Amino acid sequence: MNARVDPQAMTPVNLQHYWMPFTDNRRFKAKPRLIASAKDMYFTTVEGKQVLDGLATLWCVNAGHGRPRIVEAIRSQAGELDFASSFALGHPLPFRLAERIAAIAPQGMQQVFFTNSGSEAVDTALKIAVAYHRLRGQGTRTRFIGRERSYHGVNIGGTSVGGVAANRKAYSGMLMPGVDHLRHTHDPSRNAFSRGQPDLGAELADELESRVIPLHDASNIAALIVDPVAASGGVLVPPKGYLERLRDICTRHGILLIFDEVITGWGRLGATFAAQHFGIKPDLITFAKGITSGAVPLGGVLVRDSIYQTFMGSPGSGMEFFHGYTYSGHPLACAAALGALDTYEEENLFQAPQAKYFEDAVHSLKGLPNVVDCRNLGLIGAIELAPRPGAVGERGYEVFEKCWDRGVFVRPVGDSVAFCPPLIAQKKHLDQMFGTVAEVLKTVG
Ligand code: PXG
Repeated sequence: MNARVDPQAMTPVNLQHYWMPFTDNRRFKAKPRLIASAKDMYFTTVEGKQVLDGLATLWCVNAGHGRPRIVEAIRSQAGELDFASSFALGHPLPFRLAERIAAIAPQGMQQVFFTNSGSEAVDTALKIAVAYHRLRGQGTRTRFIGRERSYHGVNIGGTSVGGVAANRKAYSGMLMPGVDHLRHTHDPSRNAFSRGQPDLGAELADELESRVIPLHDASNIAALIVDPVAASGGVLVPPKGYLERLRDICTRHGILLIFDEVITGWGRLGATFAAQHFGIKPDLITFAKGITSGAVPLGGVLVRDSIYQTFMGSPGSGMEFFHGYTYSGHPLACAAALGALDTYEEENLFQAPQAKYFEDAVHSLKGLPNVVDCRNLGLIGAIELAPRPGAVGERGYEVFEKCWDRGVFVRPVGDSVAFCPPLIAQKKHLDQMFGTVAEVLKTVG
């Protein structure tokens, strides 16, 4: 049995029984990294070490840790109303939260469906798309299009439209039929070391119209799902003009465009949503993570008004959409989200105040050993390292471990190393973060 001492509880932690998600359990349990508490930009480990959170933990703690408005909102809500269902009952909080979200959402997207996670948001959006077309007499529109290297969560729909091979491999036989994937847009041979959106590659959108639509006919295609910046695929920033072309093609062929904004939402790119940053109107937006700054699980789908109205105008009486989760609109999650939105607003965090400093910091790593690309947009970025021959991912993992040992948390994605600090990061935090990464890169062969 592996045991660690948790100084708060003063009892050993038995590592044996928890099957950790998306983790090399054996490697972790041989060398655990356990966090006891967190405040603002820093974790404190069970050993009492301070570690800077350079990834908003898992791309979600956008307001930083332990923020008073969020903590207080959860505390007081737990004492007031622990749970009430939203199935034909209701309570005020999800209505209030939806109204608040609508006020900062893109115009014409004023309807919100709540889930508990990004994966559920994605599968919900796929269902909305198919049910919408059916209601409009276009029931043959059931196919979906995703992209290589995109991540859309782990439910069956999201795994099927997702393009991360490792996440699909074991489940090939149980994935949804009727899904095609566009090429990813990562092309370091043309775009390495781009600051912000790369110049080249808008034409990669054209295969939607030149290859996929002619193959199936648009009348069979429900939606295209795109993560505007493919974060866990390695922080792939879309080339200039690419998303615009996708929007244009979808519009011309009656295909819904879903932006999966689970990571790009809630200020990451300097606007509430990437849709607003890029000035593009998708039909559906999935969100999660930053809506509560990670404090309580919550996700959702923002829906174009005319799509919602199609459901509300459906013939007959009765339920309009046969879908929902027991905890859709959970009071604690809604309270946390309202506290997070207060914090974002009061501190103007959606302006991503340090984005320019962050960009310079990411690109200051150019020229260090093995660095073959630096990329960034808003407050998200990555460097890519040349892989070791025959050991893909090992160099990235070593950088992650050594940074952790030196008090900075960043995330390896294969041989890329991703950066996504809370939006409250100040220059001194970014200096610590990138200073440590630079030092570590000099030691990794
Ligand atoms: N869509 C996107 C774009 C995501 O990034 C999900 C959907 C699913 O959200 P939930 O809440 O169901 O996890 C995500 C989640 C990683 C990593 O390795 C990234 C995510 C989840 C787990 C690991 O970077 N993103």
